[in-house]
This record gives sequence, structure tokens and C-alpha cells, in this order.
Amino acid sequence: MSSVYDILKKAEQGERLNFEDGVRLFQSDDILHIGHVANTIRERKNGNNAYYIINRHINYSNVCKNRCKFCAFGRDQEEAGAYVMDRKEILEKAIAAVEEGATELHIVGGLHPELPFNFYVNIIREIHETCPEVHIKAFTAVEIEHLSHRAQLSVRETLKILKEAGLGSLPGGGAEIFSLKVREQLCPEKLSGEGWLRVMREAHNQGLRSNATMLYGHIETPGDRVNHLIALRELQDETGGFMAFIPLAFHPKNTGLSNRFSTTAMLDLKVISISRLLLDNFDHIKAYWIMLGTKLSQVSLSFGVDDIDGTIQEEKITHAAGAETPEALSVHEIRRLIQEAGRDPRERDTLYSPIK
Ligand code: V47
Repeated sequence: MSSVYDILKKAEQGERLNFEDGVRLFQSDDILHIGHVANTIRERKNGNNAYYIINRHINYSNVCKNRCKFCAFGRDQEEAGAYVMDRKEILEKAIAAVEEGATELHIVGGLHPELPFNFYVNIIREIHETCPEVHIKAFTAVEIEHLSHRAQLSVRETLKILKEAGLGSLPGGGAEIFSLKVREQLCPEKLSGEGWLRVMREAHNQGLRSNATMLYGHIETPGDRVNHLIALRELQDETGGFMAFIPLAFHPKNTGLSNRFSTTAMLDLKVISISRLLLDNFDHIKAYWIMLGTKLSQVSLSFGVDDIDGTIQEEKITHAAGAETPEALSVHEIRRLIQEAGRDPRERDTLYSPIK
């Protein structure tokens, strides 16, 4: 009999799990029972559907004034390898992606100390005017806060202007781990967890939906993870604006934590399935195959995941930190992963409406 049987029974009966339940689940090694209940809940919420999207990532600049210890992507302005794409290059990438069938552009970058607010507004406006059919998911909550400082506007005004220019939704990055203690050690200059939640609340209030993430597998404790998930659940109770939760497996290479190990499959599956159990008000749990690997992403479809992101193309953040996954997958490869896991592949748009 599993030592977490009481918790799994609660979850299966639709009862909300608390902090102690979450920590006990992380202390358990009974991944098959935990995964089984997570899979049952996935099925209740999404049937046999497993979603994917045809998308493209555009990382417009790696120049960043916050040099977070876990990040291998950011550069100082004058440092070798620093880059900023110009508007023409960004637009060309966007047009090429749309011509190849992309329905979503995922646009994020570092916190550039000098680019003016208009640079960002113009990117969104130009893409939106040239390709009105593509959904622009751009700028993490951390970037939005930075842009509001650049523009000397409130977060509300900043979001309003970007939305009017064509911004469709916000990606879930930058959340990291909300724990103050961990943030002090890893990213002291970054927007706080409370700040991240405040920006997301404002976005949701303006009708902009978003995703949520959690970076795990570095120095955080199981309690930090559970607190993070509960904070997301509380905001979701309030706004209902989150679409998917995406656990992000830490990649140590070339980071300030390069002496640490990568995550193991056991931890990855635990985080995925426990997230499915704790986040009872999230519709979707997404496996980000770039970080998880294609094989484990496929397995995760039986551990609570109902979405394996998309074709992606040209991912830079995780590859800077040593990811060995490809930089893109074809639709054929994604559908094959899903089908061989026994699920029905469903192409979706950003807001989870079916495409075909
Ligand atoms: O914000 C940075 C994290 C995020 C590392 O919303 C790292 O649909 C692992 O947020 N190892 C970017 N992670 C990725 C992201 C994302 C990805 C896919 C879909 C969506 C979505 C969002 O990656 C960053 C940061 O939290 N990160 N460095 C690293 N070394």
C-alpha cells in the first residue's frame, strides 16, 4: 500500500491538496501510483486529446541587465556573443514562420537596458499588421515590468498599448521559483515572485491570457516547489487567466550553477504529476520537449501531461545551457510521439481552440 494513498485518494475524489500533501508527495518515490492518479485527472480534463501547436520562437536579444545565475543565455551589452535582432530580421522570421504554417509566435528576450519602449511596440505592430492571422505570445511578466520602466508607464498602461498593437497573450517564463530565499541567491535583481504574480493579475484583468512556469532542479526545496504551485493556484482561482502550466527542468551547462547535475527522469516525472494533482484549476499541463527531451515528453503523456508544445524552431535559451534536444520538431514527429503514446494528436491554436 502506498504511503501517500490517503493523498492520492483525496486527489482522485476531487478534493484540493494542501501544502503538507504536496511535500509528502515529493518525499514519496511511488511515481507509478502518483502518475496513475495524475493520468486519471488529465483524462477527466482532456479526454484522450494531446495538444500541439505549430509555432516559432523568436529570441530578439540576449542582452540582459539581470544576470541570473541559472541562465546561460544573457549577455552584457559589450560582451562577445551579445546580439539584438533588428525589426527587419524579426519581421522576416515571422513572415517565414507564418508561410510555413505557424499559428503562434513566441517572442521573448533579455532585459535590454537601452532599447526604447517603441522598439517593442513596433515589433508587435508590424508583425500584427503584416500577418494578422498569427497569434503573438510575447514578453514574460519580467519583460513587461522592465518595459513599463523603459516607457515610464504603469504596467496597466504598458499592457494596454501592447495589446492595442496586437499582443495576443503572455508566455509563462520568468517565474523561476517564487521563494525569496532562492531568488536572493539566484536572481537578486529580478522582479520578485509577488511582482510576477502582480503583472499576470493585471494581464488577466485586461483579458490577456497567459501561461505559468516553474524552474526546478537547482537549489530549491520540495517546499519551495509546493509554495510556488499553490501561489499559482490562488491567482488562478482569482482570475482564471492561466491556460497551461509548464514545469521547466534546469539545465546547468554554461550557467553560474554549472557544478550542479541535470535533473533526472524521476524528478521530472514527479514534478509533472504532482503539478497535475496540485493545480486542480489549470486545464493544461505542458511538457516542454526542448528541456525534457522528446522521449520523456512522450512518457509524460501518461503522467498528467496533455500538451507537448510545438514545432518551436530556433530555441536559444535552453540550448545555451547545453540542451541536447533538436532546435525544432516536424509536425510529423510530434504526431508520431503522441500517437505512439496512445493519445489523439490535436493541433491547437494558442488559446486551445482546435485548428483542424
Ligand atoms: O524564463 C532560463 C527558464 C524560461 C534556464 O509560455 C531555464 O508557452 C532551464 O518560459 N535551464 C524560458 N530553464 C522558457 C519558457 C517557456 C518555454 C516554452 C513555452 C512557454 C510558454 C514558456 O526558461 C526562462 C527561465 O525561466 N530558463 N535558463 C536553464 N538554464
